[in-house]
Amino acid sequence: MSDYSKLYDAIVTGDHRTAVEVTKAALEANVDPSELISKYMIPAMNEVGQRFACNEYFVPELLIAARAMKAALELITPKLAETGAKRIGRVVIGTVKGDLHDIGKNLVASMLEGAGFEVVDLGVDVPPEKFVQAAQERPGTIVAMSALLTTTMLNMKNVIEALQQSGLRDKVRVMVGGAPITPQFAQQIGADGYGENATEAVDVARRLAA
Ligand code: B1M
Repeated sequence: MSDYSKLYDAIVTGDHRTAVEVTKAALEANVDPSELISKYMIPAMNEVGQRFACNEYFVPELLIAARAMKAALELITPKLAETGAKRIGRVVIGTVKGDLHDIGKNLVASMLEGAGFEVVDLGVDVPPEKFVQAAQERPGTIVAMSALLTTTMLNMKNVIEALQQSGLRDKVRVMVGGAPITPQFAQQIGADGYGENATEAVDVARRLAA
């Protein structure tokens, strides 16, 4: 693959126009979209996170970097989702209550679609009742939760408890993921699966749907 480090720089500096231009050029050159994501885009967001952690960046810089990332992903995700794979299951996905981070969740949703899952995206800041309602309407679904904050990850447990209280826990499978989530945490809250990244999330969903 040619060097697309301009995409990395564009995301880190929040230059969404360049991010779009470089992504378009890469896709026209038939570059594998997943490689663009893993080699340039995710490392760029990690760099942004590091700059934020050491007070070099503040929330406005996070926002413009996220805008550049999203603009590039908008070009890429249709390619991840449109693989023509046979339907293999249903997933209801959302970022938990109190949490507005949706880039990773959107990536997971697109990859699941590409793998053949029907995906219902509940968005961000999703309260437990909304997960419960969506699961109630779709028996046998996988409930997939994302969280990026150490504070909001605790809300995943509330969703599992709400599913239990409404008698749905045995009728659905639950998977979790997001930067602060660990396999131990997933097990501790009673989730059925954990994925470290979007590719792993697809493997986990396949296993849960089987
Ligand atoms: Co926020 N933020 N942020 N932020 N932000 C983090 C998460 C942080 C680590 C930055 C830092 O300090 N270094 C930190 C959290 C610290 C902590 O909790 N310990 C943080 C903070 C503190 C905050 C605010 C509190 C800042 C403030 O206001 N003072 C605030 C909270 C707002 C809220 O949610 N209530 C906030 C706000 C924001 C923005 C809105 C500005 C923006 C988000 C924009 C958006 O999403 N639309 C933002 C951003 C961009 C980030 C960083 C820089 C990047 C996140 C990202 O998109 N990564 C982030 C630092 C970092 O992650 N390095 C940071 C790229 C994305 C592809 O990766 O989401 O991890 P990720 O998804 C991965 C995996 O985690 C996994 O697969 C994906 C693909 O590999 N995955 C799953 C995700 N969901 C999954 C579900 C699965 C399976 C796998 O199964 C269901």
